[in-house]
Amino acid sequence: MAKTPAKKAASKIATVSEDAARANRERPTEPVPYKASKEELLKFYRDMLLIRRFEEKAGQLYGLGLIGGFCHLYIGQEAVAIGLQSALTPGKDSVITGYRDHGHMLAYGIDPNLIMAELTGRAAGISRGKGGSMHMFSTTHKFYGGHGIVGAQVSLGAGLAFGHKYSGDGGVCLAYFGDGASNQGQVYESFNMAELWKLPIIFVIENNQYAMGTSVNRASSEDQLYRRGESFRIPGIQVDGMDVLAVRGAAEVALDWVRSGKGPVLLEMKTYRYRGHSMSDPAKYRSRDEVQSVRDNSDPIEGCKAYLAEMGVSEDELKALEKEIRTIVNESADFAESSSEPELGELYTDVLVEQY
Ligand SMILES: Cc1ncc(C[n+]2csc(CCOP(=O)(O)OP(=O)(O)O)c2C)c(N)n1
Ligand SMILES: [Mg+2]
Repeated sequence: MAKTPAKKAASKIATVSEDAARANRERPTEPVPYKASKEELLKFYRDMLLIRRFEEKAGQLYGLGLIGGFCHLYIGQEAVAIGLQSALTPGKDSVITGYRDHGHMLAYGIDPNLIMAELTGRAAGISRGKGGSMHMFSTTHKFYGGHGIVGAQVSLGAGLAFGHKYSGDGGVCLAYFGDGASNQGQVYESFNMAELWKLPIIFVIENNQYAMGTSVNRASSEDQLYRRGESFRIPGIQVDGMDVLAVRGAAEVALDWVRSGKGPVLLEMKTYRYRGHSMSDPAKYRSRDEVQSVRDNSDPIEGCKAYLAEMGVSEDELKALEKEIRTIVNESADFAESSSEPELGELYTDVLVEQY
């Protein structure tokens, strides 16, 4: 009986050297730290500080009972969102992430008042007070959430990237997910399609070392997460996610790769979250010393401050910036607290009702 083409193909066994040659296919160039001007670096610092102070305020409002439901803070991870999104064009490139999403929204220049109003469930919130911390969107910014289902944003992100390619709008999708999410099945289905169709997408694993209370080493057989795309031929790059210039440098390389039509790229951002998984997590699975040591040795904002000092930026200039940020954040809390709750009728709007 004649062999079917599939059987013929299967009978050709790859040698180890052929396999090595395949693994040596074209790679993105090695990223170098971004050479920021003084103005750019000041902006990175300011934007990271805005996230930090905004999140601290959100934590306080949660403690006061003004924020209900879940609330996942981004403190410690600021350099990732700022380093990456500063390289994108809001309104052209799309961004999607999980539930730890306030920082990514701020990084895209979305009004802090609208985000705080959303957190506190007010009508003025960006999702009209009905989405809360985990479900925020801004289609004008092409910011597509805010998703509570771990890993779902990766598949949705592949869809957004397909949309960019199909419409030829030149946009790139940045799809963020966590170390825990990187063990989800749908992530790999999305990797496969994204590479097969050369979709313009940057997959970003924010490896903050923990998925709820489980450390990455306890949960992942391959804990070098940048390698996770290898069997789909997606190149991976591991990045110091606590250094905004390293992150921005990696963004440049990834964007070059994706924009030149070579398909997706995977960035593993080595980072750390200082707070518990959510506001209700006492974080007993790690020691205080561990957290303190990261704060002392690799805090992204302190690191940026050191770069600024090298560039001759004075303490006074930074203090003025700190004051400006505190004012913006306090105003966002005042705005939120003085806004009204949604009308009861809003219970029946934006609800998808279909017959099957
Ligand atoms: C499909 C699914 N499974 C489980 C959960 C419960 N859950 C919420 S967050 C989380 C941990 C995810 O950790 P990671 O991906 O590392 O993101 P991080 O919270 O560190 O940002 C889990 C298991 C969920 N929301 N969705
Ligand atoms: Mg994690």
